[in-house]
Amino acid sequence: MTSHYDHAQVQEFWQYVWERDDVYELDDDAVDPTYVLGMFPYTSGTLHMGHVRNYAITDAYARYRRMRGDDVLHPMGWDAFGLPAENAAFERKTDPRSWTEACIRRMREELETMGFGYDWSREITTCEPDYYRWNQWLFERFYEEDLVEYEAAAVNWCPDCETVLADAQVSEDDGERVCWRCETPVGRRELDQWFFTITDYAEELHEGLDDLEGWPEGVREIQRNWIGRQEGTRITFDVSHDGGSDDDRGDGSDAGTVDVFSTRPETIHGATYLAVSPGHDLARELAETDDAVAEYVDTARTRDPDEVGFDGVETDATAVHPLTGDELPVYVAGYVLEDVGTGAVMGVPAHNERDHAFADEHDLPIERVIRPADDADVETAAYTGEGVLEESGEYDGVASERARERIVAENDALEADVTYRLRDWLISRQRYWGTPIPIVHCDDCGPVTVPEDELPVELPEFVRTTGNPLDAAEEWKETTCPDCGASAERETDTMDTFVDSSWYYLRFLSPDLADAPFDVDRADDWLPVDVYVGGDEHAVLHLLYTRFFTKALADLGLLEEREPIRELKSQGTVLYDGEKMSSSKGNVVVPEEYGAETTRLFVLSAAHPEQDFEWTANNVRGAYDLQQTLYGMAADFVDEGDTRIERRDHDDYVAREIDRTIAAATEEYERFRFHRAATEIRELARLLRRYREYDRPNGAVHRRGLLTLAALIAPMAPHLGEECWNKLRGERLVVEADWPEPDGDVGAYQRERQLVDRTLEDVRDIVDVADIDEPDRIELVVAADWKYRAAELVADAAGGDGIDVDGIVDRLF
Ligand code: ANZ
Ligand code: ZN
Repeated sequence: MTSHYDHAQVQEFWQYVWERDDVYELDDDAVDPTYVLGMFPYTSGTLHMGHVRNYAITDAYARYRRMRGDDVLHPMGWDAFGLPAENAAFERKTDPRSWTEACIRRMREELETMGFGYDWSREITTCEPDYYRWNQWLFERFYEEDLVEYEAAAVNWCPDCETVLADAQVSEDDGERVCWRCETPVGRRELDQWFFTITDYAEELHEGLDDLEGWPEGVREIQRNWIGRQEGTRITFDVSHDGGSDDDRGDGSDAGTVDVFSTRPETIHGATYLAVSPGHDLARELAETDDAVAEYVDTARTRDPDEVGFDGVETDATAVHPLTGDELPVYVAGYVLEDVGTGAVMGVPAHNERDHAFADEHDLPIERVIRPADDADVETAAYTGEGVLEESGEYDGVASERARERIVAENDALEADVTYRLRDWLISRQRYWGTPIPIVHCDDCGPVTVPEDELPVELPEFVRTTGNPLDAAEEWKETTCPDCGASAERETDTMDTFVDSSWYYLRFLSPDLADAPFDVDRADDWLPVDVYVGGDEHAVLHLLYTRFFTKALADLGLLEEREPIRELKSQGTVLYDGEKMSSSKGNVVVPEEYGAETTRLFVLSAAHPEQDFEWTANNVRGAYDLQQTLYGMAADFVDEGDTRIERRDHDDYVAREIDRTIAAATEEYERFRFHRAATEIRELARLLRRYREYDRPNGAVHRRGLLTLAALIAPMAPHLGEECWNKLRGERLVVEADWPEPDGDVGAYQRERQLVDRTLEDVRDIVDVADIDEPDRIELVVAADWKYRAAELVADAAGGDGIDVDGIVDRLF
């Protein structure tokens, strides 16, 4: 008789007990705890399937480590600033804080329903002044270290609302970028804005990736590409141009230099023009006096770079070839990218495909300076391979690989160089719901940081406006200059919310600390994060910024670690009918009648954490049934009372299978293969069921088997584990129990079993007793306790579930 498993009641009860006993709280005196972290959620109002999977993974691993005897830090908090709260507040006639707080209440309740084991005493919320004051404090430390810059940068601008728009507030209408509210076409505007100079760390961020062995190679590769490190040569060209007609430059000419970046400096004699990107300083300068350039720059800068072909505009500037002294025309061209190299190229149409296309379009000369082995001409296509130099003065006849080195070594205008695609991090947002940038603008002193003892600069009351509510907060804006005391204005930009998430992992160490962002000594002992789990949409921004922060904090003397995360896991996507499961698509299926724990068990047992998988009713049902089965087995055992005491051969087989399962499941947990641990658990459950059906089982072996199941399932399904454990009268709580250990030598047993399986495999047809022609061999293998194993395989082969070992053995021998 199997009692029914009432999951709702079971969940509620154990959650109450865990909370009562503070089982997930980590002592501040803990020495080197295991730090398991899931990316904290943005406070959107509800958990989605991605969150559930993310947190089921960290929770299972944290629980596993705890049962292994580790102290575990497994905290949770809220990424609570951001534009959506502002929009929701605008639409719902509330304010961002109330909206965010309501979201947090709801999401915390959802997390609690799932039974995740967090140390809630460490909860942090980034929109609270006692959190964001440290963003401001860190901003000021960075400012002192010259990691902060204030520079003009382009923003989206709605001329009708007269406001800056975040990218997310720009919609597409028939291919046009329009304001999300008034649908006016969006323009660009230059504003002075704040940057963190992450590029100071480009080399270290790049190089460190090689040593991050606990990170998926895919993520490291994405970061490598983002940083875009490239070795090459910087070549300096003298450039002069006409000032134009209405100039105030006197004689009308202006001289300067333009650096280009090239990976093929040995082709320099084939350079027939120079081209700069529309965002290049020279382009802007020329635009001031040249209408054609101005028009081109204007249109090209707002175009999608993918759409730019090989158009461009010739300027009145000329460049001097540094080796030949020839004059070269200078173009502004969209195919030259602002963010690559120096934003300028020397055009070598004969040996670069893009330059060739540009030359075709603009009738520029194509001069071959590298002779291919087959002497092919370069009129129709560029030759990009190696060869022997020609038309290159003293370098004629030199192999291109060799010339590449010599030409750099022997000419002052050329210098070996490394460039990065990475740009500085623009942290300014012209929005309300973020951390105020702690700056005061004084007419005399310029930007001045707010004194430390005046932090935090708290957000003023929210006001409803189309633009930045901070701009409208007149009283708040008005202040005095910390340096000279004159009346001055507060900065009204707030920080990108990625600032909040760049160091939150540190705040969890000492969330209530009042005089520093985190406890420095504890950081030395507790860091890095041992395991960090999240979606791979964060492969660059968040995960790169957080690495940057860690390095900068180390250089400020606040941290020993220079890398925040030892092991990173990117969880895969949960699909539904082939599509990503998401609340916005309305396809998140959480079957009430199965209970929250079914969802966790299902997402963990369906696939490897890093794989995508499909949500199917059948698989969900499978996870549900597993719970019913395990519970039923524990309940039956208790109902039937202890059974046989005497020990028989096949009891040893079962005992050793229990050992084997423990060893195998442990290995799977170690390697984050929860789905395979679940398979081991299922198999042991099946064996124990047969064991019970076959004969009155030995009470001790049977109980140990069932306790083992309860312990092994507990990291994935802790309520169920607790309930079974309790029925079987296990000691204390299963979540605090010791992880099970094998009694015997699993390795030796494993080898023996493989041998038996292989031999029995050869004689699979043992069901058909009459056909057996190798009885000796079978007798040898199916000795003593292995008879049970043989019978198991026979039952499998026969497709039957009921097992009659004695009957089969009788027939065999
Ligand atoms: C001259 C040259 C001659 C180049 C030649 C190549 C071949 P890859 O192609 O990945 O090696 N480049 C540099 N900065 C650029 C920018 N801002 N926008 C567009 N293109 C740019 O990249 C290196 C090459 O890309 C550089 O080497 C440069 O063209 C071009 F026979 O310089 B090369
Ligand atoms: Zn001042």
